Amino acid sequence: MNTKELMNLAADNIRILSVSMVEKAKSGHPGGAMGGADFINVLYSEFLEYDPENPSWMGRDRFFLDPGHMAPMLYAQLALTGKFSLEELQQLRQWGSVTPGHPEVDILRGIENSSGPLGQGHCYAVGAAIAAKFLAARTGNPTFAKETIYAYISDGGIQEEISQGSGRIAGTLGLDNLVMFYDSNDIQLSTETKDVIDEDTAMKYRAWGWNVIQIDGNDCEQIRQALSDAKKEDKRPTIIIGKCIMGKGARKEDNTSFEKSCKTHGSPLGAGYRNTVLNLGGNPDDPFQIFPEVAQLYARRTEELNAIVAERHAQEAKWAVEHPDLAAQVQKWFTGEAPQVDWSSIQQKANEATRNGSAAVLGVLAEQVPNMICASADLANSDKTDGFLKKTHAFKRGDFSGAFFQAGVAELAMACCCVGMSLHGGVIAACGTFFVFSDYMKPAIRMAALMGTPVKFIWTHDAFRVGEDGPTHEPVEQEAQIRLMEKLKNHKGKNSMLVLRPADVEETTIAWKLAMENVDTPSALILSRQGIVNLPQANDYAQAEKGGYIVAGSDAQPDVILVASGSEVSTLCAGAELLRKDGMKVRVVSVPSEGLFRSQSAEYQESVLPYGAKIFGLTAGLPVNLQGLVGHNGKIWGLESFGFSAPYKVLDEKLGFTAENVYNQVKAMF
Ligand SMILES: Cc1ncc(C[n+]2csc(CCOP(=O)(O)OP(=O)(O)O)c2C)c(N)n1
Repeated sequence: MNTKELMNLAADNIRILSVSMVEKAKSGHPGGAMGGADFINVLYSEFLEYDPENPSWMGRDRFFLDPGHMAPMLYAQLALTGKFSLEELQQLRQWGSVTPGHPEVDILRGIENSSGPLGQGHCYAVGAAIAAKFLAARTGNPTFAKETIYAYISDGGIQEEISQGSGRIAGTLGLDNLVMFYDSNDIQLSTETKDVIDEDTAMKYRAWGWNVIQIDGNDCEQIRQALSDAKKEDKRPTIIIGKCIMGKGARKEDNTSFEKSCKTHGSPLGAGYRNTVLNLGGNPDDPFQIFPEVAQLYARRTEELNAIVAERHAQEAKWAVEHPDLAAQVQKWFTGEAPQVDWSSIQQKANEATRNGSAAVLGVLAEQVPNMICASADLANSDKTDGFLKKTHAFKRGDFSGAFFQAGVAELAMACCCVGMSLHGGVIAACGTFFVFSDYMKPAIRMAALMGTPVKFIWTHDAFRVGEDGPTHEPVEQEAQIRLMEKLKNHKGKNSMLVLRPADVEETTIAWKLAMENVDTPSALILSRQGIVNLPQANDYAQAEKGGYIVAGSDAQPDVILVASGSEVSTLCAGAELLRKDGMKVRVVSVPSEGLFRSQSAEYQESVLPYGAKIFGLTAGLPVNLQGLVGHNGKIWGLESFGFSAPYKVLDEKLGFTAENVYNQVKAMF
């Protein structure tokens, strides 16, 4: 067993590197990193099981950091395991460096998730723990049952509301493969924790059904014992509440203690830096060093890991020989490739709501995509994710043989769990709720877009046609908000999200195909509650794959072009009939995704929506939804206020979403 002296030396090494990175960058968060160093050192030098040769090994333990501001601690730790060089550490927060201000997912370097918005990181861990349970049950590959998912949470994450959802879900599902360390250091950014929180956190987690262990979070022996006990737990998730010292070892200019101070949370140590490094046994003139004893500690750990993973790989290989077809499938799942789906097998009933069209697709996906998990925030029968549920069953404590995740009423936690499942790998995650509640999920959507996690968001009840539920439930500005993500590029230069609002059930099948084939970014499907008359029979739905296209029945050399997405397209088709009776030539264009449409060639875009054409747009959302499509010669009929409570057909009349109003508005353009 490693001696206490050696473990303390290694933790001090992490502290020295952390404070030195921040000092060099003249920016960052040293205090928390100094307090958490003991835990992360014990975890990485004695517990975390990964393949030193293959960072993306599917059976690895995973470490999810919640407080991304503690990036220096993680980078320093990963420097000890050889994933970062000392030179790279010195580039903390600099342009183009591999050590950005907050960690950004980089599996090859051992970073499982981007983190920064407090609270989300530990919820990804809950999702990853669910994914591991699911894969274990679905495949029988023994490696998945051996995974431990570790999470690191701080006061900020404990205070964020999402911890309620994460704690409840992990406890209810009995995720005994989840071990979370709570760095309880009594200090946060602008106050001491006692000024804002007066709860019994241990009792709270106990009430959620967690195994709670309380220790001195700077004592390596207590940490080791706690982690050993947590690994033995076989019914509940474990939280190790470690009382840590903020800024452990920090000194001021006069060499008095600088520990337990808010001032060390988010600024370099400044005048106290040299004394601090000296106090920790480092050399302030040459601080970026790994002590030889610490290098040996980690070299020994690498040898141990090689032996551990050799055994695990042997177990995996034995399983693969016994289950060759399944083994080949699992390999494929972890490449993240799009699944094979027989899209022609999907039977749609004409004129149904697109949420029902989605249910028809989900029923087929449940049968044909064995690594897909679908979730709902207590709306499965309304958001029609029950199309999936009917072909499987929901996860329960001790039984992950199904593929449906009942998240309860917790949209953000559900979204983050799905992000976590996706980060785990091997799993395709989808989740549903009402579109108006996408507001509750936005922080997770943003992180999924940033990380490129291909979660499928299913949002139904897409417009004021929710009707009697009234304005609280009627999305108006949500489409504009979500479509902004289509305009935002990720660092690979792609639209950070694919947002699809199909015009009828047949287009819904195509939208789902696009979403399933989009393995690089999150996708959204925005679906109607009410029935929609199908587009004209001759419509070539395959064209929807271009994001926007001319609907069948359109006239050549039109006098006017009518453009919309979703259910408004069929209203335009009805309006076009009235205009034709008047002798006008009309083209109808369906644009389920402006982002995708704008990714097509300029010629194609011009062929659909020629520059300078007279274009009329109809949207049940804010007019801005169509501004980029109608151009300078156009006109948009949209909704510019919150909705109202009434039957939806009354709302259609009152708000002007009728064929007659389309006719009137278009006539007024001439
Ligand atoms: C959602 C969110 N809100 C606010 C912040 C800004 N912020 C970063 S760290 C922090 C204080 C957190 O304190 P704690 O978690 O105790 O970390 P420590 O002080 O121990 O480093 C805050 C408010 C954030 N990163 N995320």
